[in-house]
Amino acid sequence: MLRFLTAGESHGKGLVSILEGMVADLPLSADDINYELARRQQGYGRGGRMQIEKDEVEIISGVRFGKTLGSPISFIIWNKDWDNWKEIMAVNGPTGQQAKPVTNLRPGHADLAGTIKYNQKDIRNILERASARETAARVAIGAIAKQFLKEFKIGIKSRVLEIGGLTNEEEIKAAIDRAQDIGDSLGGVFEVKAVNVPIGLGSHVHYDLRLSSKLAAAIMSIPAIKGFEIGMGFGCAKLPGSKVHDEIFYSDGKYSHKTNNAGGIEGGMTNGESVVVRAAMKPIATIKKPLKSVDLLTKKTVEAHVERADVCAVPAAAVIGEAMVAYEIASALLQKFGGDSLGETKSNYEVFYK
Ligand code: EPS
Repeated sequence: MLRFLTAGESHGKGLVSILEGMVADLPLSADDINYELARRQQGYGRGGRMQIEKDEVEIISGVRFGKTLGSPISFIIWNKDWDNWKEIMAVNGPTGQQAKPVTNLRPGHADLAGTIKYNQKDIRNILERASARETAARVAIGAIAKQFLKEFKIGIKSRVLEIGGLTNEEEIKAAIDRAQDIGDSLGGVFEVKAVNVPIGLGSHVHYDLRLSSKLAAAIMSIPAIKGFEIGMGFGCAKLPGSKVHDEIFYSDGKYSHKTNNAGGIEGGMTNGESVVVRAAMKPIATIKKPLKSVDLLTKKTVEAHVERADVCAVPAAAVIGEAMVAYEIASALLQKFGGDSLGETKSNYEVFYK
């Protein structure tokens, strides 16, 4: 069984993660992971932070001579920006000037609920962990999952479908520029597709074994995601069954469908078609032209807290979506075929699909 944890604050020393349950003998290098990390840093509309960071992993354990050992794989992604935040984010109390607490709650962020729930008087104690910086660690985990899936010829890709309601690239860029100029932010929709996924991953027998519910949870766990659909998704609700369900064919010893409205999942299991999921990302909550809000301490009406942020991070979210889908499919594949080494999992896989 695969599982992982991440730790780290946005402006802390770095992000730490442990992945447990990956098979032994999987070829893995820091470069494989760094390639995905670089993809996550790209995209029109990102803020100044991405100029500072060049995300790379330092693998701490679980890999020897370029292959996994079957032991927990752990790694660190150091935050370059830490140099600028050493005092504000000091582990052992302020070494220099006491950091001024952030108290102007930002609508749309974790600020209000987080400070109330954790009984905090400084929003920074919530926002640092709520920051999407954490997703760098998830992309690294996803990169390992992708390496594993590649051994089974399963590929994961993504594309941005719309930003701010627009689909044309030039119009999107202009809209992001405009949002930047007027101090606003933009969300959008992205799609993740897993290709060459074998039939029978996931299960219909329990709510928490359905691959559809795992994918939904995984995608919804990405910060700022507010909507999720599989295949035709919300469109299914408008059409009769005859227009929705994918007819089944059989030739050359293989089942197939000519359409894929199910998005590759029926009964919570993969049906042999590509797995297609889409997600809606809300606009970034930190906006330069702030919305009305309340001060956490005085309860007076104020403008929301403003600090450096991205104007649009939908392309980055698509890469994070790939990582989460890769992780869930790798997890479902391991659940079905087991194995402690890559060779064992592969031979179980080949025997089953023979
Ligand atoms: C984020 C705010 C910005 C983003 C950050 C997410 O960071 P900063 O506060 O340092 O300007 O760049 O995303 C990342 C750092 C990243 O690696 O994706 C936020 O408040 O969620």
